[in-house]
Amino acid sequence: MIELYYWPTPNGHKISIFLEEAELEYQIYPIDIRVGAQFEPDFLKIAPNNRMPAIIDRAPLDAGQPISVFESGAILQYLAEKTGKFLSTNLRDRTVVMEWLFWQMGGLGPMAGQNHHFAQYAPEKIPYAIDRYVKETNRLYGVLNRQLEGKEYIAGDYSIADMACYPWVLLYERQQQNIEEFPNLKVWLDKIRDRPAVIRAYQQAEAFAGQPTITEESKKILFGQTAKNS
Ligand SMILES: N[C@@H](CCC(=O)N[C@@H](CS)C(=O)NCC(=O)O)C(=O)O
Repeated sequence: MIELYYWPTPNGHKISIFLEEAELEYQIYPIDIRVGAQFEPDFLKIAPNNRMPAIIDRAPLDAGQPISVFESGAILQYLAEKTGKFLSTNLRDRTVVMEWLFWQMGGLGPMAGQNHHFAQYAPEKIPYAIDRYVKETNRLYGVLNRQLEGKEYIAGDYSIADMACYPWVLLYERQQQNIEEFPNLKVWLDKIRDRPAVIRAYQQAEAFAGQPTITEESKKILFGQTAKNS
């Protein structure tokens, strides 16, 4: 049984997609980041960066004590290695998957995240910041669009690289991107959107629907964290 510490955000969706795709038994433990659940001492024991998602695997492959994992990329890799799914064991194929997984973790995720922040949440609309992150998101979409040329999925076969990128590219409108500029991305998005496991993963998120993601009160919790108050 996998315990998934989750809130319905792009990084959360990555893991529910994997769990649904691999048909692993799991249970969701909501971490309501709007009210500061990410700072609960028990959560910080498994996720010291006060961010979700995180997992606890109660039945690890070595049959030892439960294993906890934080950071969505590390979780995807852990689950892929546990199940032998969505990450090739062939050296060359695996290397490509890991390149694109790290590309998402270090590039697309943080840049699109800042894009959301400055365009939607920042109390001041700072044109330089908005422009920088919209352009950088655009550049990254171009990179992924080129990678997808002549391929069904990012690394050839469907993999954890696709699961990492999909929930972020799905929000292209919020990121002020015109998907028509990226025809390969558009086809890829549609293909993943139609996968039954992806549909099920997003249905899980519907249980949280109707709750505003970011309220004025939650902005105080989410933005302006420092070493002292986190
Ligand atoms: N690099 C981390 C990022 C996770 C992350 O940013 N999670 C956000 C929601 S998408 C969060 O928990 N925010 C809580 C906060 O900012 O305090 C990962 O991929 O797991």
